Amino acid sequence: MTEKTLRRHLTESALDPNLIFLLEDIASACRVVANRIRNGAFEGNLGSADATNVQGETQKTLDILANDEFERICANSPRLAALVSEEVEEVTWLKEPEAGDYLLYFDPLDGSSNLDVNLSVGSIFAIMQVQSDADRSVLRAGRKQVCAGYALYGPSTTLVLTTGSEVAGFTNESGTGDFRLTHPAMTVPQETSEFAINTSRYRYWDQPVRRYVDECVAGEEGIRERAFNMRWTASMVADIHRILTRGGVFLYPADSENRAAGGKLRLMYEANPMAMIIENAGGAATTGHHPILDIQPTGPHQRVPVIMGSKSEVDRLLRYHKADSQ
Ligand code: P6P
Repeated sequence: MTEKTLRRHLTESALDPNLIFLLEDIASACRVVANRIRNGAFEGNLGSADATNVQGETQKTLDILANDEFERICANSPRLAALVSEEVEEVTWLKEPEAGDYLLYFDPLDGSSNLDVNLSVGSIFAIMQVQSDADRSVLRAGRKQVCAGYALYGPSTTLVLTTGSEVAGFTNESGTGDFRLTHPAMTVPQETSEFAINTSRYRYWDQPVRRYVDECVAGEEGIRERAFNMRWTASMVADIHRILTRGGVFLYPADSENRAAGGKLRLMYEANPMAMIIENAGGAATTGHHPILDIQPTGPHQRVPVIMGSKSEVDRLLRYHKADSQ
């Protein structure tokens, strides 16, 4: 059976044609970025550009190239009013916003420190819709997202997106270049025995996170009834895709080192899109105290603590945070 193409899936979802145009442009940008990564070594695109982004992070050449490809390709969408990119401090306005236009928030190349060692990286995106003419506010809570998704540039190039209830996964077919529906109706298993956290930050963690991780490490010799495994790929897209596929919990919590900055990961184009995907797949996504999607942003590059994945494990972490604050 030939799997449905992305266009067939989107048109069957009865979406606004202008949203379909934008999603197909995003898919094209991901296809182009995948090729630039694959040929990075030949085009001299590995390594760092002599620039830093708004986050103060050294930009990889491919960070800038990926950002430029997203801007160039998505600017073709007739109803796209603005872009908010991890790599660009200011909001990029393409037109005066009118009711019904779209806003695109994206991390063009997530986990780019993996590029030089040939490990998985990804692109993350979220789309919101302008409600009234001349509404130039890009600071909208994640619950207002009309679409969220990511591309994972791994052994295969996978595009995962949700426009409402279902989370659908598409694989890029070499030769035709089509994204074909290979993972319909993706769901996060409720239970898991796998957690993802940068354990080198143990000394900074708050008590609830230490308690949770210590219990996972103790496995059946402690209070948990089973052994746990740990995975950390230093690319949120790869870790979240694994969790969406076989369960798990991803943590980049607030800690004594990152709390003043609000956390490490960014709300608008990392935490919010991934939270929409995980919640629509039956999982949970929290800061440790509040649902990520309920946060009213104060800035386009705002950082937040992130705990998301299998609901039973997120609920356990919420209980530990609540007990610690009483
Ligand atoms: P650490 C990549 O830079 C990123 O934003 C996420 O994709 C990833 O989960 C995290 O930071 C990795 O952080 O502490 O391992 O460098």
